[in-house]
Order: sequence, then structure tokens, then C-alpha cells
Amino acid sequence: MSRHRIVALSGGIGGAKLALGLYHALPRHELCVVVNTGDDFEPLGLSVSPDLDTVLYALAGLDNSDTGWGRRDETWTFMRALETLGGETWFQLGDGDLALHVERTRRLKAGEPLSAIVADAARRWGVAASILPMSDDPLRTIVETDEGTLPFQEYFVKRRCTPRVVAVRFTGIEAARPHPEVLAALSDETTEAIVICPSNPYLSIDPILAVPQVRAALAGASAPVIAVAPIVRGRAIKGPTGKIMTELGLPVSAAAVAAHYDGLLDGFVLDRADAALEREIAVPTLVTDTMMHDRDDKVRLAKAVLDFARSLTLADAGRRALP
Ligand code: FO1
Repeated sequence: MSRHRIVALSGGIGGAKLALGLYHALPRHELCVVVNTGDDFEPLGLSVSPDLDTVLYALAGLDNSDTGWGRRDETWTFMRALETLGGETWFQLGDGDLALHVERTRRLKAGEPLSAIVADAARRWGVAASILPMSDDPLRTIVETDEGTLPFQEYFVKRRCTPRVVAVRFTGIEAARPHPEVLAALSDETTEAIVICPSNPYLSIDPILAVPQVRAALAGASAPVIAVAPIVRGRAIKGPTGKIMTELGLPVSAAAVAAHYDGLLDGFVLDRADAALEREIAVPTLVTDTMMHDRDDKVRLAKAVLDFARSLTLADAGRRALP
């Protein structure tokens, strides 16, 4: 089991951006990314793990920067052919992307754990970081809406997040066991920081925290836990976070995200545009540019988060040293 200096918790597109920044800001094997699998599902009978694949493609340099998901230089022959047969095409699987899904489906059916399949793809594609599903057990995000109960991808892709969210829940949670390396990385005394990436707190990070023992491991971690706001100027950087917060009766603000992680955080990173919110946040804050348009932005933000973590560790050591 390898030692990781930095552990990141991530969903898909937004989280993968900071994960990539951390990957390039560190010796690469020192990063462990714990990824949400609540979005996983089986379109066309194939096992698809969108967030794991988004992080995997990003770190392997195979990502599609236009969509944020799927593979770079993708072709769509299969989907077009399927359409002519009247097949289900609302969830788009590119030709190159399909290889990963077909291979994962075969290996899962043969009894291999998801984490081993991801680790093997990562190794073959030269990714030195550990990319871990939070659990090898199936856990699914279910969105309760004003139009009924929707499995995550039906809400997110098929219905384009239009139904009004009433609640979010996770099936399989009681039986889900955390991946042992996840617990080890969170609890390891040599871990220097745990970073909650700017992913959707309700749809992407909560499923990770809902796995038994994970929240407690985070709360008891000796490493500082730092979250990066996915909301800037009262708007989600990407996706439906703002819409969902409104529907759940929450203010759409970075401070509300910090409050959502109450009891877990040692630090919170918010955008310069939201500097005025600092006083609403109960933990130390770092105010910096959080928008990540290109690789330089990602690495710069990652370095700022790591420096912030170091400053919190030093301050903590200073406090402990006081008589
Ligand atoms: N998102 C879409 O909006 N439309 C799609 O057709 C779609 C296909 C897709 C295929 C593979 C994959 O790994 C991700 C895909 N996504 C698609 C993204 C995905 O549904 C969401 O971004 C995540 O689940 C939320 O993090």
C-alpha cells in the first residue's frame, strides 16, 4: 500500500480540474484521488463510472476539454449506428470511451473489483497517482424530484436537471464498505492535506461521505481538511449546484457550502469575488482565484491550496507547542 501525501475527494468535471492541478503540483505518486461512484450506472448493459473515468482521462491526458467528460479526439460511429436501430442514445458513449466500458463490464462480471480495474487502466495509461472509488460496493445516487424518483443519470443527462430536487439519497449505502486504501489514506499520520475538490457537495461529495466510516475518518484525520468552494458570486462554477441549493431552500453561496461541511473542515478556499463572505465562515479561509480555465490555473490553485494546508499545520503545531 503506497503512502500518499495528499488525498483529494472528487466528483467529475470540476473536481477533476483541481485533481489535475494537484497531480502536476506534486511528485505524481504522492496524490490519491477518492472518486464518487454514485453516478455509476449500466446504459446498454455496460458498466459506466462517469466520475472515475473523468478523473482517469484527465490525469492520463486523454480528456475531452470540450465536453469535460469522455475522451479526447472521440468519434461517434457506434452511437450513430445505434440510433438507426432505434436504440437508446440519450447517454452518449463515444467509440474510444466504449473500450473502457466494455472492458470494465467484462472484468466486473469475472469478479474483479472496480478499484483493481481502474488501477490497471491508470497504470497502462501512465497515471502515477492512485485513483480510488470510495467503495468497491455498488452505491447509487437517487434524486427525489417533484416529477418523481429519478436515478442520477436520468435526472442529470436525460432530464437535463430540469425537475425540482426535493431530496438526494443513496441506495446500497448500508452494505457499502469503504475501500480500505481510502480509510488508510485519510487516517494516515503522514498524509499532509485532505482536499475536498470544488465538486457538487450534494451530488458528488455527499455520496463519498455517506459511505460508512468515511465521514468519521475525515473528522478524525490528523491532516488538515480543506474544501474549495464550487460556488463563485452566488453561481455554480459548473453544473446544477446552484439550482439544487435553491430548490433545497439554501442560499446559493460559498458560505452555505462551508456550512454544509460543518464539523469536517480545518480550512475553506473561496474566490476573491466572494472575499466579503470570509466572516460568515467558521474556519480559516484562503481567498484566491478559484476559476480554472487552463492547466496553469489548475496548478496555481493546487499550489495555493497546498500552501494553505501547510500554514494550517504550522499554526496547529504552534498552538500545541504553547505552554
Ligand atoms: N454527460 C452529458 O451531459 N451527456 C452525455 O451524453 C454524457 C455521456 C457520458 C459518457 C461517459 C461519461 O463518463 C460521462 C458522460 N457524461 C455525459 C457526463 C456525466 O453524466 C456527468 O458529468 C457526471 O456523471 C456528473 O459528474
